[in-house]
Amino acid sequence: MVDLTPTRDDKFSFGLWTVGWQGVDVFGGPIRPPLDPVAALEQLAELGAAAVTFHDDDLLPDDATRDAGLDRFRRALNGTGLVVEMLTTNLFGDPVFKEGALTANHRDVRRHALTKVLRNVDLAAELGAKTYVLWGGREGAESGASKDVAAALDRYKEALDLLCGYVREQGYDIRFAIEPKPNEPRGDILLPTIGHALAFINELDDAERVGINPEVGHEQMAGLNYPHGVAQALWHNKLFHIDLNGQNGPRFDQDLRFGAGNLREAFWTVDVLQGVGVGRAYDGFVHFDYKPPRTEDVDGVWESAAGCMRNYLALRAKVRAFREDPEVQQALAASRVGELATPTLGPEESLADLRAGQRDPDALGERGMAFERLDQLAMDHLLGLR
Ligand code: DIG
Ligand code: MN
Ligand code: MN
Repeated sequence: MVDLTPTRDDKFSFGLWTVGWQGVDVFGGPIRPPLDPVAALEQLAELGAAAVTFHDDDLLPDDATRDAGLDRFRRALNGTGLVVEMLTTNLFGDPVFKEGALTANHRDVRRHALTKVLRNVDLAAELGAKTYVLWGGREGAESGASKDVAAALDRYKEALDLLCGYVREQGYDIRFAIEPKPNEPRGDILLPTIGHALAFINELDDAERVGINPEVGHEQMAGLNYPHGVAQALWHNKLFHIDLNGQNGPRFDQDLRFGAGNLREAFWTVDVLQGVGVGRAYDGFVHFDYKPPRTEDVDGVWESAAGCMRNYLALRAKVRAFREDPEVQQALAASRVGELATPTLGPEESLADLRAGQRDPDALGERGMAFERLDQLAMDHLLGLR
């Protein structure tokens, strides 16, 4: 039996807002009591997590208690040995951000949002976090004329360029990670998918310092293949962070525990993160951004947090067994998967040589690719039949 006990070496990380989620939804108020951040640290350390993340407001909601709250939290970090690996800003909860934050029409709102981010970037540097996430949950629109998208992207670029310049001037060892999402809470959110975010990053002054933090459910809400998106982010060397959770296809953002949504895509996600074929592996923190369902009491919250890590370790073991299985190696060869790593043109071959060559497309078209055999082997590993 595989050992599914999480260790610090697994680099599991949780947002304080996840286990602290009080079960609120659009149609119902809180059903669980607030969770003390220090209690969260102690329980997460107990479960085997290595790190935590948080929005400014999760830990430091008001200035009156900021210093005391921070001192108490630092002591708890020292006591548990957990690290803060990522910080982010709540640019979505306060009514001031109701029509946007960094891309709000109202200039004063944008100026307020930028100062809120800068303050928390300073805290990120103080705490040693190396990644700063920007999820633009309120950057978008519900109606066509209300948002000049080109101007909004100009302002988004301006904000990122200013933030990258600030981090560079301060000498902070921090990179930014944009988190895409197609909708909710806004009708349509700007930078809705991995592809949009990658294209946008190319337009920034300091593009090297900006990557992405793709969330499972957000790509699946858009009907996209999350492992493919993660593989492309790795190909661009832009997978700076990751938000793992579960989702059952295009519907409201379920934020289920990892593995509890589309399990096959969770299997291929872990496969991609381990490094497949010519692809890079992901060596960052394995971060969960999920919400314990409204149905759960506090015990259920910790059951779901443990389940995120258990499912990841179980799938990692199954993926490794799949990749090490000799019959899988044979099936990969029969499906010519490895051949894709061979350049289409030979080392000394010209296009004229290529065009002079003879090929029989009919014969090529007749050959079966044996993908079903290969996929059934993966299914057998997932179902525990091998
Ligand atoms: C939602 O998926 C967003 C917010 O929870 C947070 O800003 C970000 C951090 O990973 N994810
Ligand atoms: Mn989500
Ligand atoms: Mn997220």
